[in-house]
Amino acid sequence: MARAASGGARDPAAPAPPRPAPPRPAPPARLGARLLAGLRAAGCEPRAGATRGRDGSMSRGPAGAWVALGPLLWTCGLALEGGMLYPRESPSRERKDLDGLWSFRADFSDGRRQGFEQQWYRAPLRESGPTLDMPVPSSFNDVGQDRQLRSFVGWVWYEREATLPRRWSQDPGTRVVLRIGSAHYYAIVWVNGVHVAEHEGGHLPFEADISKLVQSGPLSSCRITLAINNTLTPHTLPPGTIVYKTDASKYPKGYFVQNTYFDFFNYAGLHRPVLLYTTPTTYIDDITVTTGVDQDTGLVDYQIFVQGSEHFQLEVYLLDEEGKVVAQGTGSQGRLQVPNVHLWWPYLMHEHPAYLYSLEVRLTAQMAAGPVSDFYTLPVGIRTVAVTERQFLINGKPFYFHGVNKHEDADIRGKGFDWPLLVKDFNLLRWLGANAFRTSHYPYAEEVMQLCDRYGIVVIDESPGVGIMLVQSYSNVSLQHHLEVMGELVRRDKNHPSVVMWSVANEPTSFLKPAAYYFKTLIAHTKALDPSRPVTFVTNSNYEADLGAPYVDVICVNSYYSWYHDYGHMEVIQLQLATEFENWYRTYQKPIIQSEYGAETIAGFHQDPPLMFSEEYQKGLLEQYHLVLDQKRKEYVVGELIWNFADFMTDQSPQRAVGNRKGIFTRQRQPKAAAFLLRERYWKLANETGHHRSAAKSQCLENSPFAL
Ligand code: BDP
Repeated sequence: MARAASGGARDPAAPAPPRPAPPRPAPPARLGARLLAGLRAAGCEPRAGATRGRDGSMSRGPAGAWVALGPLLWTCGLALEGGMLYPRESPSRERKDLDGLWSFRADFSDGRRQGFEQQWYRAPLRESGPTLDMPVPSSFNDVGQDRQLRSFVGWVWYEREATLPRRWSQDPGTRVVLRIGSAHYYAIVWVNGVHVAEHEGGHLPFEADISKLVQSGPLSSCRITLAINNTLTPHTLPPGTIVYKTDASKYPKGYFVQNTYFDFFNYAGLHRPVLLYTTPTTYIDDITVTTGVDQDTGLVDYQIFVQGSEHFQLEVYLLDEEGKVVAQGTGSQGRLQVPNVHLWWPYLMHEHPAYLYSLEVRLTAQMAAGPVSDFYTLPVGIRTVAVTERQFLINGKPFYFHGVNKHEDADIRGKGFDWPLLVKDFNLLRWLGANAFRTSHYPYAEEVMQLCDRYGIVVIDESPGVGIMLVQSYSNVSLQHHLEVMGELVRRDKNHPSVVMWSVANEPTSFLKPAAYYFKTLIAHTKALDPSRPVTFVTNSNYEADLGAPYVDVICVNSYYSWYHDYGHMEVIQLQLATEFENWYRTYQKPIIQSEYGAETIAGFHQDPPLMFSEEYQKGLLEQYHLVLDQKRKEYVVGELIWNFADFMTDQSPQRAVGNRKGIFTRQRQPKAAAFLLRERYWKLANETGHHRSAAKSQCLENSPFAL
């Protein structure tokens, strides 16, 4: 949820941070009520299994209702203002990265309000007290030696000066935008002491147009200040609670803890790149592309939104990988036809996976000051996605997800974006023969999604809807925010061919009564935003009790047989897993993905016969799951995603030995024995389920035993 300010000084009382909850501006309750009433009035009440036609196609029946709901949501004010195109350089656009060292201070004052009371944004941060050097992007928690900072809850302050090229501050035809890739969780931004934006939600980008500010004086530099609060409440995503401990015999005065209901550390700070970029004042604001195929012809439907003028011309060119124009069009919307199309195929499914075209958009407008041009190039993969009763189809062929769940997590940087780490992770995925992952349990950096497009790694794109446990987290305020987050997520990721399904949540208490309306509404909204992709949420509820499952397109189930239940008893896995699959399938006749399974394993612990926490136990447990998966994938199971790709940090608890150890790689990305087991399995699956027999072979690493 972004609120761009109109400029001018901000009422310092407005962001008053409660003790220490974040300053959530009064929720727009009327808007929420209007939306919810509107949804009811639309009568868009999906029934069990109703999202698929008899022939199994997704676009029949109620899908039409989802589309019809789009304009309704728009008029309800839920549609987002403006686009969120990834900032790319072009002949009309420049970009200036602000990564590096920022000044930093955590507000340790009792109410965490000192920064607002003393207006730290008014003058350079060093003038109001001592500052630390803080790298960006990075979580602030693990870079220092201070235990209090590691577990800090409340407001932290970041600041940095940026020097601008003269033209940016002097040319009124240039629009200067500040873009924050992610600030966890609630952020307020000032430029030269003037409030320019606020944003709620730690995993999606937001922007502020700062042209007027930087062009209003003689300064060629600007001071960017952010206050960021990591407090989670029952209405944030993910939710949390602040609990005050008032027993004076046990706790000092004012003592509180932040409780969360998810299993990863609530790292905070500026996690992704911060940058400035320019566009002309009349500019390409957003592009939406959807693709289809008609025999050998690829279809690219585009819609382009322009801001700044109503009088403009648009030309679009689709270029192949050799740079040859293969189709062209004009106007804000249209369809391009690509003869002899190269489809975007997942990794290991085709000898030339991940084919990307480039959509070059050229805008020209006549302004009083003369002609203006803007250029933007969007990578486009042409592919289709469909779901039948038993299959997940990509380009009309059955696709089997063999991959992982990940986290954005590593030593020292926490959830901070890091290119070497990212490239290492993709190299490991390809080594493993993984063709997919889920962005458990929040949207990942845009650069991650771009690599998925380039390498053909298929993505289940998950919202930060993790830990929805409490009844309060199903309130209208929570739902309203969740709908907005889905809007931001779809707006950001809609054009990625790698994204084949949205996941609105992970393991909510979907058996609670309010869950039925909550998930019905949330999924309807997501389908209205994007009718081209299936929608799911990941469940661990019982098949009979789950009130959200009727609305999903694919059943995604997590289970931890012989880990959290019947622990130590691997012999029960086959029976329990097969029964669970059968129950789900009999009830819903929808394809199923085993979206999590795994075992905690301390690298280097060995026990034979296997004991829990040893590498042998992890392998043994996985093998039992695989026996059942191998039977059921011949019927309706369409995927398996191991929990987890790598060990990751969690809150401290007696169940966690310095974090969650269910990785098949350590946190430092070194393989445990299970990684070799999975590698063997995934390459075998690729050889069996890839639709071109040469695919897996040609992609196979030289020394893999699975080349044909
Ligand atoms: C699942 C959660 C995941 C946890 C995992 C575990 O979806 O976030 O980390 O359990 O306990 O239930 O390892």
